[in-house]
Amino acid sequence: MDSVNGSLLILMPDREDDAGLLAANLREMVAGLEVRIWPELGDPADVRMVVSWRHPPGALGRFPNLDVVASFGAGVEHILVDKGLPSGVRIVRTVDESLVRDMVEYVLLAVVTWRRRWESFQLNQAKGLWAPQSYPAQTSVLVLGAGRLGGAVSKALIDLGHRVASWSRTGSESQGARCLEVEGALCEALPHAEGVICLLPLSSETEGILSRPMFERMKEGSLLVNVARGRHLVEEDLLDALKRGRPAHAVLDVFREEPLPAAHSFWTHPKITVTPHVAALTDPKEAARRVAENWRRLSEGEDLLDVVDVERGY
Ligand code: NDP
Ligand code: OXD
Repeated sequence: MDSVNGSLLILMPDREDDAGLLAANLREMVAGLEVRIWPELGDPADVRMVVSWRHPPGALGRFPNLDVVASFGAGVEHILVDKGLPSGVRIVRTVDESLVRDMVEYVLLAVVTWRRRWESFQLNQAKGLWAPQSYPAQTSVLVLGAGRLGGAVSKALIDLGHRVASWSRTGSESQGARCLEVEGALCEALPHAEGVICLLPLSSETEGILSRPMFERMKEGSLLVNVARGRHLVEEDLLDALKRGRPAHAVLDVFREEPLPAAHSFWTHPKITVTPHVAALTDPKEAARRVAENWRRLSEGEDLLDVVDVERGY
């Protein structure tokens, strides 16, 4: 693959290892491409594309010839939140098959261990207790978000024989799930769902959606899984809701503050499972393939892959 003029900057200050792997893969895939890793900028006027993960706000204003900012991940709120984002710059994101597969695996793990009461068997084993328990023949799951990840999760749950309702902004077709649009439909679906999975992008419309009004409508004994963003969740509302058993348990992979502070009550809460934002990790080699392809498209004036609608926020 030939290179266009200009350089590509990797701007992922808190992911040094991934930045190094991404750079090495890109150099191998795109002959002659000049890849720089922040804070080694070279001449800022050379930079045509930036790969970002939580870049420092305002940093992108330094590159007068910037065309494209690529998120090193599926979420883009960390880019859109930057008030100093130069106008006219296109935003793309990285969603490859391995990311989708890993997200499906994580959500299935959460739903299946909940449905099959895995934790209680582990506790019983520690006591040497033989105590079979039955489980429902089918589970109803409500998936918030019907995009690349939510859609794949819905399909996997349906393939396992579960009843799935899928909620999205436009009621998007979602792999055979019952599709819901508008808030009223969501309110009607909540009391019937044994599991609620959040796979929405974070935007002004979705921030704080996992809060008291939703929890009050959830089914007693249900499971909440938040694999989207920490700011979707109102933490105090969840703590209250868990006391009432709606939901009865929460699996949380993402948090308002990451890493989750050592003193945070979620760490020791018996009804909360905490994982450290690992539901689906971007593979630097796969990401390099997508970035290299967009670099080629940029150089040949073709449409880019995985372009984000900045107005919509995802
Ligand atoms: P997509 O952009 O493909 O899909 C977004 C979905 O959310 C669409 O179905 C969209 O509706 C729906 N949506 C957007 N806004 C609203 C709204 N206001 N009300 C209702 N529905 C809405 O996103 P992905 O599936 O690729 O990713 C989802 C999120 O998952 C990412 O933004 C990221 O935050 C998170 N993520 C977390 C990871 C982790 O490791 N924990 C890893 C990767 C991603 P419509 O179809 O109508 O447009
Ligand atoms: C992503 C993430 O957005 O890892 O890809 O959270």
